[in-house]
Amino acid sequence: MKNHFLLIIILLACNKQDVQYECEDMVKREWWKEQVVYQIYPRSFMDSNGDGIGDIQGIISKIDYLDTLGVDIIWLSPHFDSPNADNGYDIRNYRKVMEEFGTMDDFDQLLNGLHERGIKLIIDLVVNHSSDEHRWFQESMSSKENPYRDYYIWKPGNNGKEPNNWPSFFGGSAWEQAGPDGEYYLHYFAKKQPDLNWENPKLREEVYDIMRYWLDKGVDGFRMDVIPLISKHQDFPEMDEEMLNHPEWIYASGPRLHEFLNEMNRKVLSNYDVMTVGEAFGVSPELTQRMTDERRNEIDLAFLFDIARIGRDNWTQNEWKLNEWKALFTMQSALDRFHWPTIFLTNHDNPRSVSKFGNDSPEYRAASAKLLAMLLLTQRGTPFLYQGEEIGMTNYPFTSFEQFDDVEIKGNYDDVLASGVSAETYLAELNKSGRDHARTPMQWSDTILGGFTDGENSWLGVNPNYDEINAETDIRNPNSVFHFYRRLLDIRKDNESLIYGEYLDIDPDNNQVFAYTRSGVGDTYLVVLNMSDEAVSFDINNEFKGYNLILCNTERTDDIIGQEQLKLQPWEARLYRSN
Ligand code: TEU
Ligand code: CA
Repeated sequence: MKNHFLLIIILLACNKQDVQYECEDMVKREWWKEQVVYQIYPRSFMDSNGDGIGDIQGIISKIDYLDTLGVDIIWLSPHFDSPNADNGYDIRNYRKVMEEFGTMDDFDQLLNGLHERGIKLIIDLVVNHSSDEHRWFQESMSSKENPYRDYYIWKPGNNGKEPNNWPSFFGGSAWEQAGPDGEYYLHYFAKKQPDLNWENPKLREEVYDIMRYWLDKGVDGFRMDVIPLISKHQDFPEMDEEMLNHPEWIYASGPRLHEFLNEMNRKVLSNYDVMTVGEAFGVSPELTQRMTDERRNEIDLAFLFDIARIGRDNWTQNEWKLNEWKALFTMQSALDRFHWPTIFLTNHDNPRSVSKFGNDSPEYRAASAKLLAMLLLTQRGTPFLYQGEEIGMTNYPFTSFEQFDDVEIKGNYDDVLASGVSAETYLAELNKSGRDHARTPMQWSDTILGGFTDGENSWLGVNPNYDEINAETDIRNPNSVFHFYRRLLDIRKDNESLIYGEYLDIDPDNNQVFAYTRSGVGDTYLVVLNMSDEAVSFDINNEFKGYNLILCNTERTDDIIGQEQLKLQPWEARLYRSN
């Protein structure tokens, strides 16, 4: 009886604002909620042997750098054997390392090297599709009777044409005719990326075996490529005009997704202490929430693309307003205690964050890159940092199509021009939106090719601004973007409020200043970000009087909030702590 009474009191208390602390404690603590992830795109990170292609020994040579920066988890984009139709997102052998990247011994050395420094490693699980050069596909294509036929999705033609009108994300039809029987196989991405048939339990067991193979080696989890696409609508419905522009609405809403993820969790993931983050491109927030609901045993985290891709419509980048963007952060952080968000501004498929969300002109680049660092590391959710972001790398100034490598950009070229768009317009949009911006080699120093390689060429052009923007220069300068990240990573580690604290946007309608608090687990933090090229005054509530400035990207001297107005310089970012 007494216990029941106590419980009721606690429940009542939890409903009140002022005792948020106890309620916050109910979020289940997990290492992957507290740590910061750094994504490596191996092809572009560091070349150790002069062939112009990044490799595993190159990464190993930069472990100290990663350790100094202070990140906790590395996400490695695909390192598996691949003919590289899509830079490794087309896997030929899931148990072999890509030859250009090195050997399995190199991989083991990387894993151990990271673990020795307490850094975890998660790898990319690409199992919506494989390469057409995978042994399974070769078998599958060879005849209708082959035992591997059902590892992929084959359909007879429809009156001599494709089985239906589904488009590929990378241009043209999603169907390709192959093999002696004249049937078509499904490929949501390039022709060389046939989709695997998850309806087949044998295929699912193969995937689980691959997962166990890498987990038993000691990897700490997976980033799951386009995971919402694995379940296909078995009636293969024709798409109308609107859907043809957003095929992901059909592709990412298959009926058995949750069942498959649940099975994967039960048979594999639940036996290991690992993290999983699903790429939820094109998925509704509701579906994302179902996949990551802790009570459902599917996956831990998902990348919701609304924040990183605001204003994007396919390859076009439209204007957007700060208040719309801020509303997305509020929406993400308002999830209940059974969900945990991710925070990321870019990855290998998107433009550089400072070019999209900051101002990459020489005048404001460093300031705005630091501001974005503060945003990324003080929001509620697990932060994902992309290589080069920590030194404020910018978009590449593309002037011709020959400079691109990306299968998406090239694959869509014909369709885009056929729709009446000029090559100039497409190029201008790609200069804002293209995937190759993020894939140009990491800029390590001001020596030729940015110190990325000792060879004569790099597989993709190095941004010509490497003499200004590079890791060596940043490490030498205590006021650099790099050291600002370091400091923030340090501050975040020691301050629970910045991790588990409540999030509150204190001025959601303001279209220049992004200001919010994190509170409830010890100190309260106030973050004030001027996301504009103008100096602005920001009215501040009395409750923040006496807050101490603990980090700022300008040389400020007043470090305690006294008056009601903060005078902010363009792109100024301030972090304050209560008492
Ligand atoms: O990306 C999925 C995806 O949907 C994007 O390619 C998207 O279509 C594109 O960025 C829009 O501009 C994942 C990988 O991250 C990407 O690199 C791969 O190309 C793709 O899957 C296929 O594996
Ligand atoms: Ca190399």
